Amino acid sequence: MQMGFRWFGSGNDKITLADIKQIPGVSSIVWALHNKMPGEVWEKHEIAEVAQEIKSHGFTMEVVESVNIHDDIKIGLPSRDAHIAAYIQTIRNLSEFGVKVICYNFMPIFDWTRTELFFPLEDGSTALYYEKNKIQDDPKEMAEYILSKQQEGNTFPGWEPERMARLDELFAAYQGLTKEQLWDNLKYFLEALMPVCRECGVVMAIHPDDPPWDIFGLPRLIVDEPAVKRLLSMIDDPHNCLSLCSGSFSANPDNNVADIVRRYCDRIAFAHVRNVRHYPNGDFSEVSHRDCDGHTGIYDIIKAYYDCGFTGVIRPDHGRHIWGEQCRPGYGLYDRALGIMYMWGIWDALEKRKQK
Ligand code: CS2
Ligand code: MN
Repeated sequence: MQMGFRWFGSGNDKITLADIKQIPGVSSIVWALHNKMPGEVWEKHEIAEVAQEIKSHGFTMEVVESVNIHDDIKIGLPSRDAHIAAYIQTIRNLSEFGVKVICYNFMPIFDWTRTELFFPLEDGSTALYYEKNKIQDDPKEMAEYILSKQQEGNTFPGWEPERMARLDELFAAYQGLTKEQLWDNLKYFLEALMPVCRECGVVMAIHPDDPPWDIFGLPRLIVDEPAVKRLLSMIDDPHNCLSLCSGSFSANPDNNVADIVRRYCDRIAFAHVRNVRHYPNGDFSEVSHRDCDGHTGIYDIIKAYYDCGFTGVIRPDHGRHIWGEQCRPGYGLYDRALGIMYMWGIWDALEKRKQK
């Protein structure tokens, strides 16, 4: 594996590339142009600026997370073709800078959804938390809460205030869209992209839906193993892959992530590792990466990647907020660095054992 770290860019992330350089074994920066709205082309000069910074610190930048997808594409409106053309131009531009994997999601309206961003854990740290009963009829309350935690220079990808201000309009636009139609629209989108992906050597790697079930009456697709199977066979092309996020899938205790790794390893282009703890009433919280702190099965997952000879980028996903760090929810330096050391610990132990 190559170890990655998500970085939100100069001026948008308190963590610097020099900080990241001191975490053992990180070779790849997972990046994006976070000022871009879905549908806008990422211009070469804008990409070049970030590329220069990342490369000057000796990192690779082959994974972009995310190039977000315009709602018109997900809804299947006639205007989608123009947005797809813009997306294709962005793929072409990114490929010129060595980008090989684009992580994206196909969730209607919302990206990851939580009811509490700073839930206190028993050790005195805080973490992201999902209370099932709070996600019911009124999405506005949740969106307002999440947006209230966004501060200047601390944006949340997928939660663009401009889009959140139009929630009524967006919900009206998605009204009546069925799960099957959403699958069709995903297929239409990917089919249009595949020729350029082949030509440019870029893989589209979908991130699972988080949490992996419908919310606020909006359909969600990438929720379990049968959905992975459907996605990968719907367009059976090595440029149509998965960004396998352990935390997203394991919010549903029926999902066995290590099993998904073993079955689909050749179609996993990028991986997120995060640990989730379930409560009996269906709530869940995020916890440290240590296996026994949660229910995701971090050891089995890393071992599955190891056994499969995974050579792609793996990054720690959300961490807890520890040692008083003021940071973007889930994206502090300290706990993600601990997560990295835990993953390396498992990996190196497996490696040493093999050599004996
Ligand atoms: C990420 C997602 O922070 C997170 O939960 O894993 O937001 C992810 O970046 C997007 O869904 C990918 O498009
Ligand atoms: Mn993730």
